[in-house]
Amino acid sequence: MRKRVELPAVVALGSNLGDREQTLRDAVRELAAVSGVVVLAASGIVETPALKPDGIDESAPSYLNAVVLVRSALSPERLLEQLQRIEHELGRVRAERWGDRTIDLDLIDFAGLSRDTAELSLPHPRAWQRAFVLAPWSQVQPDAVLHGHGRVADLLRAATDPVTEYPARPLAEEVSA
Ligand code: A4P
Ligand code: MG
Repeated sequence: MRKRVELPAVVALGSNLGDREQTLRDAVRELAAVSGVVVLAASGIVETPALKPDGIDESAPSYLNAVVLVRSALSPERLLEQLQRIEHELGRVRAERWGDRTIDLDLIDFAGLSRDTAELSLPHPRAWQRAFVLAPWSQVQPDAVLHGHGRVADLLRAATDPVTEYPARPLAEEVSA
């Protein structure tokens, strides 16, 4: 029998249009349903103001963000394909860069691997300075390290974007349901 190699990966979820919480829930359920992907843990949900290329835009709808830890038998490229398929199924329309969206699924880290192609940068090049990624990540994995940048808890202390806890049922409930 061929042994399947499963590697740990970190996926960040964001939504600022439509029923944001339900969309995050649907995304976690869809991710757990992918063959070759096991969802190990999900963070709590945080609410965060929209970050645009020019800075925080208080006039844009705010985001709900969360982070999910997975083990993947898929390569980083195939996992990204699955994330994009789920985005598409959940009604993501790509218009402007960093534009409002029903769902954004970013691959933040994949087993500490580095990638720098047009389709995939690893680790995610902007995660290190974004509290909306670092706060839920350090919550679900307090000793996490972002490859090439250091401890997530330390990076979070240096990040300046505001993050507020968003009370909701645990996202992990979607995995066994
Ligand atoms: N891509 C390359 N590397 C990756 C990766 N590690 N994970 C490519 C995911 N995608 C990756 O992404 C554009 C291209 O990036 C894809 O074709 C993929 O091949 P996209 O999802 O189509 O567009 P985007 O998300 O608008 O662009 P970008 O530059 O990835 O945006 P970011 O950096 O993900 O930022 N504010 C708050 N509060 N919360 C948020 O979640 N998210 C963004 C998006 C902006 N502001 C936000 C939030
Ligand atoms: Mg994205």
